[in-house]
Amino acid sequence: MENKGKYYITTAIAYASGKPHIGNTYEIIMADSIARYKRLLGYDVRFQTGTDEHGQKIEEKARNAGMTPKAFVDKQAGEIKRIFDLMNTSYDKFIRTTDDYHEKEVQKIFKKLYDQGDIYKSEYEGWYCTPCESFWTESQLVDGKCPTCGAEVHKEKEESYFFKLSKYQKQLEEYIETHPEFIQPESRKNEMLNNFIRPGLQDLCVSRTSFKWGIPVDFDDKHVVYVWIDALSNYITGLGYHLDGKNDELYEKFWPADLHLIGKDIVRFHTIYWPIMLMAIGEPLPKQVFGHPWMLVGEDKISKSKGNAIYADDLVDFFGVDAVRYYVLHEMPFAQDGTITWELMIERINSDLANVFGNLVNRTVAMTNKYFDGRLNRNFKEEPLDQELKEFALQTVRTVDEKMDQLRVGDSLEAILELFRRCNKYIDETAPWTLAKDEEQKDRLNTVLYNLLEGIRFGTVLLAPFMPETTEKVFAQLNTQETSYDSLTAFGAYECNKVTEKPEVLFARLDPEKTLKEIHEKLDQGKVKIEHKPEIEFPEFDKVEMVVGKVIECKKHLDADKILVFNVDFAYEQRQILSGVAEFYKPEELVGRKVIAVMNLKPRKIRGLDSNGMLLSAVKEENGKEKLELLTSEMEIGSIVC
Ligand code: ME8
Repeated sequence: MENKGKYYITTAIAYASGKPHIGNTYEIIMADSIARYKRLLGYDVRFQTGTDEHGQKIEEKARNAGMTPKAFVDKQAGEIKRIFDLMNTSYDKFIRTTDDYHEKEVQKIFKKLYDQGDIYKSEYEGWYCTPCESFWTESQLVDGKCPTCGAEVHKEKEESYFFKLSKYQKQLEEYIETHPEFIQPESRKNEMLNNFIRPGLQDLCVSRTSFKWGIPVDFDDKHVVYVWIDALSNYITGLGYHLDGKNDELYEKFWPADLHLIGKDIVRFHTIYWPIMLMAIGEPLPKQVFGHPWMLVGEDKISKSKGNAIYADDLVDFFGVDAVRYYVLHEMPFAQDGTITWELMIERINSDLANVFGNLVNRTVAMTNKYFDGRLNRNFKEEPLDQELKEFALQTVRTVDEKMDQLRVGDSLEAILELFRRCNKYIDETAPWTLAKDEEQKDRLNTVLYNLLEGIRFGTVLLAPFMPETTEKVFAQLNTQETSYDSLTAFGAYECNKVTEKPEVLFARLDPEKTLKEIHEKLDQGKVKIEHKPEIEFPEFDKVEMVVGKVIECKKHLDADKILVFNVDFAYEQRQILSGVAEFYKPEELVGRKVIAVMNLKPRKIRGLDSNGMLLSAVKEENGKEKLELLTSEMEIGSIVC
């Protein structure tokens, strides 16, 4: 096969803060289908993904989980990789931003930008959104909240390093204008130019002192590098980029990237900060950044806290890997958000995979067995009707190519499905069961079944990047070695080998009601049923006084193993409070932590020590063990909880 050249594709690196939901997972499946398609065409592909492991959010989550940040991200990265592997994604490299070579290179990049005057030290005051790790100005807030995710923001002031984005503004604007393919889809390009670049770029705060879990600025170690500078660099460090030495061969071969595939929410980082970083270090810009739409559950954003999140491994348990791949790739539109629900998934499997594709393969293989003992011969008797099917198959190859070139993955899959539909129609038009009744029509029947097997082979070769396991099964059923893209140049490469005697059903039809019931039963397992207490009126609830405080001392109770003795500062007073959390925390890790206390609970003595209030915690039983977390708040101490 002709070598078409190199192709470097990357996904966003996932935050190692929790299990990726099906929306995050969709992105790597889409990237995988593109990577596999390019390989099929003969490109030398490099496909990189990984995890984004630094930042305040992760530091906090680790603290809440009672783990060190490194132990926490090790666990999360393992889980993310497990899901990516489960989905049969063929990445070549899984980078972690805690990888040693990455951290060192980021420090060098930061230092170079500082030395050449692109980064300078100053002071910053702004509204900070922890989930997004972003500062906002007053005017950027929407209803006083983060304009990206809607979370509460808080004021932060810190000595910081700043990156002079403004210096590169003109150069970036010109680049985007003269490279129309750089930001895709088009709508996102206009959004970047009109909303961010043309109004003027503000210098970007690129270091933090308010937390520790980041790559230290090596010449000023009070600061850690802003997580986006760290994360974006993965695309070059993962290839072996060396700022002050010889780059690895991989870098020389694969950079610049052909495609950064990312979600629509982070286009700004990839089309403003990232190109400017590259311009500043004198490296070429990626050829394309594609901001894919989001997957919703029904009409809602996927959110763990809303409890509507759907996970790839649960979907796979019920439908198998390829059905899930098919659904997310086929259902996600090019630019508008797409949707997933368990109901839609079942519908789609039944209509497309069981009725159209699976049924076609099964019927055709079964008829080949029944009428020809599984092996056709080359005695063809062609009719004009056949020409239409052949033309359709060849046209499908061109359509898929055109659509994949525009990254319209869903449209490509739809085109392949159309070919299978056309084959099913051909069965209706030719009625093989009628031909079989007439011995004179033997050659005609042979031709019809050949055209069907060849039509299936065409569709299946094209389907390989999207549903790799199923494709292998179909090739095995057809017993064909003709699986290359080159075998699609003309209709007729199928070898007439003996097909499988007893073909396995590729996709069984699902009974929607029964399947949904099973799904809900399984998903509800392990969910604790809450025993509700009797209703109360608000004035009754309002009698409880709850205040945010900060632990200034914490030690073990010498006469009670389970109890910790806290001294908590509430701004206007300090109090001793006892709490039965010794099993879950070491006293020293709680010092400095904000807590929520019930202030007007009657004081009581526990083994000789007074407790003047109660600390709130969340508790749950998991696998027969109790889990507990002391509740916290980001608000100033002395704030009332209501
Ligand atoms: O943004 N549907 O990581 P992340 C489709 N670490 N895609 C979705 C989605 C949804 N419902 N929700 C999220 C980050 N995504 C950074 C990236 S890159 C140098 C750093 C996409 O774990 C999201 O847009 O929050 C992003 O592209 C990817 O999932 C990972 O998101």
